[in-house]
Amino acid sequence: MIDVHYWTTPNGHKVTIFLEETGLPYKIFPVNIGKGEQFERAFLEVSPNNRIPAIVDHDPPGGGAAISVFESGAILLYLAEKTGQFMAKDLRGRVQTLEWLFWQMGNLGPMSGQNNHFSNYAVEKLQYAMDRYRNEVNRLYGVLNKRLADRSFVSGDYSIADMAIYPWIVPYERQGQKLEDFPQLKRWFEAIRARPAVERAYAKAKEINPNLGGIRTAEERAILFGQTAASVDRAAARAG
Ligand SMILES: N[C@@H](CCC(=O)N[C@@H](CS)C(=O)NCC(=O)O)C(=O)O
Repeated sequence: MIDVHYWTTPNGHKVTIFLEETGLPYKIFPVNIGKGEQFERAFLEVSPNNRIPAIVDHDPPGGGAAISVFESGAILLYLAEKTGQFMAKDLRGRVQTLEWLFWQMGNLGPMSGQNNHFSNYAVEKLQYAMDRYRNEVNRLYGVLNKRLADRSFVSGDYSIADMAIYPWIVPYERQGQKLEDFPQLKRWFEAIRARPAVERAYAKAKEINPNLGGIRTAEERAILFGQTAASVDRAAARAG
């Protein structure tokens, strides 16, 4: 059984998509990041960066003590290695999956996160920051669109790279982007959205948090947008 420390955000969906695709048994432990549950001691023990997702595998390959993993890219790689699924077996194919997985982790995720912050959450509307991140996300959609021009998925067969990227395209409207401008990306997006495992992963998210993508309250904003090193120290002190 795999424990999934999860909230209903793009990085959380990556893991439930993989688990639904493979049918590995898992149990969700919701970490409501708007309420500050990412600062609870038990969670910080598995995820010292106070971010979801994280997993604990009680039945790791080769046996022995449970293995915990944080960072969604590391989790997807761990699960692909554990199951032998959704990752090419040959070196050349594997390199391509890793490239696009890391492309998501280092580019699409962080830039979309900042774009969402400055366009949808920042109280002070900074035109420079809004343009900077919306344009960068636009560039990344263009890169992805080109990559998909002559293939069905980003690296050979459907893989953990597609699973990492897809949840970050779902909120394209909040990202100020039009899928019509990126026809290859749109075709790929619709093919993944129609997968039964992907539908199940998003249905699960709705069950856990019916207010998906909802407006942040003042309390949530203070927890999510006011973090410094002291936030983690305070959590550790509270836990004793
Ligand atoms: N690079 C990390 C990013 C994880 C991340 O940013 N998680 C967000 C939700 S999508 C979070 O837990 N936020 C809690 C917070 O900001 O305190 C990963 O891919 O796992």
